[in-house]
Amino acid sequence: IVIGMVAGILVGFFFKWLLAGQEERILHFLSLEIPLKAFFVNGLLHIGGEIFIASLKMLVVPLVFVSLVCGTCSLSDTSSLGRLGGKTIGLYLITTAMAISLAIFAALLFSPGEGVQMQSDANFSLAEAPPLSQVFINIFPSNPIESMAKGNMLQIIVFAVLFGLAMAMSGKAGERLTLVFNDLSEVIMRLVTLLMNLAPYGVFFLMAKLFTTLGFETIASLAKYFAVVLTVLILHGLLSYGVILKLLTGLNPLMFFRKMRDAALFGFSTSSSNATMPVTMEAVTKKLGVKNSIASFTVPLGATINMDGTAIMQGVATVFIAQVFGVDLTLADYLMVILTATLASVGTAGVPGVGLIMLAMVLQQVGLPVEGIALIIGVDRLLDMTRTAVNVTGDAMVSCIVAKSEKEFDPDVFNDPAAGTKDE
Ligand code: DAS
Repeated sequence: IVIGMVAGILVGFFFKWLLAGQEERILHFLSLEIPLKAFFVNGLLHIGGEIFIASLKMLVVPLVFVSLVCGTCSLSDTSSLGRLGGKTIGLYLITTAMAISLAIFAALLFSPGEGVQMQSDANFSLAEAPPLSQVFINIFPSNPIESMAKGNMLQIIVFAVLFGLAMAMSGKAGERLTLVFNDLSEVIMRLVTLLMNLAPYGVFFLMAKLFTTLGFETIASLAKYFAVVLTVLILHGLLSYGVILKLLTGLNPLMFFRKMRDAALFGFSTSSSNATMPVTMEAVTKKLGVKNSIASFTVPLGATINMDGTAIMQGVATVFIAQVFGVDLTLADYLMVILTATLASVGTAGVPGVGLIMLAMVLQQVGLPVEGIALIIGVDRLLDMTRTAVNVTGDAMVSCIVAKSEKEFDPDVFNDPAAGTKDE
């Protein structure tokens, strides 16, 4: 996957150089006239990348529904679900609140918005951010099939948990269905493994397409903002997670990061926690030793409500926009930002660019001009990649903590460097 990524970035730079100033260059080949950019960049590279993303997303709904039903109905007693849910959601919210507090502290320390004169991105239009109250109402599905068709992850999670609980209480019928769902889960995880073989090619296409269009010139004007977000992402992703994992489980952080590398690279390449979910699930169960009864609950939930990386961007962006527009935020305002960003991350799925939509909700809460988002949109794609990698790593870390506390964790798998690497 790393080779696919590096090759993709190099090919992307090559095309960017080749096409510089020759957007309409035509390649004459065997009496064919091939428009270079249209054929290679918008054609080959784009199609390859989109097919790869689609193949990953194809798995998300069946994987989440089946593994959550399996996970819930296999829980020894329903009271453990309450304990499991409380621990999981509690840890997700605490790590997200920690992330955004670190981000705000760093942004106030380095003041990335001081003295920045920026014209906002004129053609910026923001998708409507759902009101916070609606976010909580939306969690309950009125039509589970529609929730699946639309990929509404929180509604699918709620329906799967309720369905699994009902199965656990349905005696023989539930037992028969449990066998079916366990077989379905095995087949779907096999499908994930098969897709992983396509990963290097998919990552190649995604990176190549992206790096033919990425404008590094924008970064110069937003260098400080970019640097502060990136620094906090790396600090939180490595230092905070490493320390929390060590303190709460005694597990070796280096082994954890080594086993999460592929999933983090997937998150980086796809900028989508949802698309990365099958890979996170495989890493957490087959490489880190978390039992499926835990992972099937914590990973889908994390991909949807746990977005520490996103919260970090929102913390820095809020301070940056306040500074650029000369607004002095009070401590109460910052506490409101922390609360809003932490709760806002509950209601949005892990798809590319969702962090910006949630940022609008945060800015509205503290009365900052929402069009300030247009100042940072130019560099958001690169930051989205990095924060998604942090998001999925956070999901895996909490999965390990919860699994260990529930004694649903296999340390031999965690400590075996080769675990999960060969096609069983
Ligand atoms: N891309 C989102 C995710 O999948 C994160 C974001 O947009 O901030 O986690």
